[in-house]
Amino acid sequence: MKTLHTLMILAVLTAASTLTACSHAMMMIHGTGARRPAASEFTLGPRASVEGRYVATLEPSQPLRPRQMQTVRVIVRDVDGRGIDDAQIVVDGGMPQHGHGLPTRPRVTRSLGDGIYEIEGVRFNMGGWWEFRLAITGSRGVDTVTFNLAV
Ligand SMILES: [Cu+2]
Repeated sequence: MKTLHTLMILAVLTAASTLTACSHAMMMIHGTGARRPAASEFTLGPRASVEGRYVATLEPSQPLRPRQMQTVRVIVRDVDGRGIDDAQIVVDGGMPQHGHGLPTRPRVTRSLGDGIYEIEGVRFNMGGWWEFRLAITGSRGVDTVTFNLAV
């Protein structure tokens, strides 16, 4: 009986320590369980948004590399290929397997016309699978497109 009691206490203590240690560092080591998508899902576009309102393409000014501040152009079109101007674009992202977001707050700083926007302040602080999400509010409505990037 005493052994069983000790085991139960140990089990409780182990569970508690696992919970408190569920930090970013632990997720970096053990992962979040997120599965890396198939290679065909890794693309700079053209990529359709979730609701199919837009098609977006990323054009980094240089190949995406870890630990470099980068500027990325995004081209937003409707399904007929017409450029979408005057859209509001909010950038978000992170590493699903590590449970952390982007280290910077990239934002659209310029609209170049014909559906082309410039996003500044893009930085990936480590190599691996990153999600890069654009929430687009434009003339066709609100929609989101998520790119899978291998940095
Ligand atoms: Cu990470």
